[in-house]
Amino acid sequence: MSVMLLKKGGYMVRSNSRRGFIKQAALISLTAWPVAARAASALIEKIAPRPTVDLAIKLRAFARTVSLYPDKPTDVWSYEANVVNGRGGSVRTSGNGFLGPVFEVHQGERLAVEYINDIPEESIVHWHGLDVPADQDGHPHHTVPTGGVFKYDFQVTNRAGLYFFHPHPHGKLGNQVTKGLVGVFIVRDSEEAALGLPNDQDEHLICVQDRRVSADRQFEYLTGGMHDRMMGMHGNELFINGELNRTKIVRRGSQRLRILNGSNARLYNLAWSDGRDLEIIGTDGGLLEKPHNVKSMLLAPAERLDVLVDLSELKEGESLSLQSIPLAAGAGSPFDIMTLTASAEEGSRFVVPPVLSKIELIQESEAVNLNNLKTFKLVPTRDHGWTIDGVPYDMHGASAKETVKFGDTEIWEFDNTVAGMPHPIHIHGTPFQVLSRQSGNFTGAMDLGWKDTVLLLPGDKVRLLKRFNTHKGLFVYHCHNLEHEDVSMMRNFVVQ
Ligand SMILES: [Cu+2]
Repeated sequence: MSVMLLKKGGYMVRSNSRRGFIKQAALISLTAWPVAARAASALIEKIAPRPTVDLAIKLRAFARTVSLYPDKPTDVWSYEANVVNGRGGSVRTSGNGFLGPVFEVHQGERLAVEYINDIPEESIVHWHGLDVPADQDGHPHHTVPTGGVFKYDFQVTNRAGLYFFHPHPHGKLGNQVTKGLVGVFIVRDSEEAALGLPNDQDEHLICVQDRRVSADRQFEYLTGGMHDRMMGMHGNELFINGELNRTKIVRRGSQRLRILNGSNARLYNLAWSDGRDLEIIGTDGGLLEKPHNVKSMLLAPAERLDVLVDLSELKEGESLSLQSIPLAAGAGSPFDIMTLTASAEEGSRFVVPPVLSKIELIQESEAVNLNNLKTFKLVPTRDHGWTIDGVPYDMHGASAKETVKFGDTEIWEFDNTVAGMPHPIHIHGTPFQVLSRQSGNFTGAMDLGWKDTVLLLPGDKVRLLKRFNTHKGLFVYHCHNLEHEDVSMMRNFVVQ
């Protein structure tokens, strides 16, 4: 079933099953769909509050060395976590590299996290994609100094999905992430569990990060000066889950890949080495309604993809590689991100159901500013470098346009038609849905499902639908190219 939407200057179809937009010649009346909007608003899921803490965790950021290379150790900053109270398996280390721990929690659980800042800079932790109160969100004004402690206490209300956490001090984020401060936050729920997706040894976290590594095996930052600040940091070495090993031995069956682009600035155009379709079953905010098959898909910094692949046809020792391929013929060479090599063991074959989950579409008619669009321009300035609307970041303030009434749904348009660089825009708080893209149905960007980060390609405009109905207070929205964010491509918004 499709919901038809009337727009100024053209007509588009917004499909329930696929959030692509196709220009249509047909005239469709708007009167058909307030009924659908009412039904949809009744579907808002409420999670019962927990009177007590389910998981108490100590999370510490500190300096250490890791053995990434056989000849010399590498200095990094790391997160380490310990469960003080609650399920022991809810926190695990991600391996022997620099990537932080992996939290694995259930929707509805209440977490008390005591963050201890033992790095030689101020910092604070942001739970990327989690919808938490403003004072739990790691806003830059909550940074604590070296030796400082921040005590979080929040409930996980998000649906099952791959989220993550990282520092959020203004102006220092890019360096802290480069040094190693990123951790992973997996949320499980009953809807996802009921599907019986490949799990345990058949479910793989793939956090892809590039680093500029010096001859003496250290991570370099902004060694390219102004070029790095304007383009963002691009490395000469690729790491998966903080390690150089980019091969995994897997069973010959269905595999589930949970892919996170944890890079500061690099985009990957994901594709399989044998040209088979990428079978995408989820994005930032969890499962899609049904699988979405494509030849390739762009993954911008902070975006996530949930991908299924069936390796039952591989013989023992045969491999399939997840690659990044050029956007156009002649524009570079493909490179391997991760290679999956078949073991002798036969795994199980997952039969993908026709419906993976229920995604409630936010209706455009719900937006209070349907006839008064808010547009945010992504522009460089002479004095401040990259900005939103030409103004630098103001830690404590928000403009009238950035002030939202609690409970309202708004349409926000991001305009990247001024300067030719991609900008992945991340908005804190509630997840949003992509309403439309000026460039049309397919640009290589992933717009389906619940999103917290949306890729603005050069020359494009994107409209989002976002409900501000869970928490009041001051939040940030920004470019997730970390060097852009640090210079000034960030602003506050306030829900009141
Ligand atoms: Cu940017």
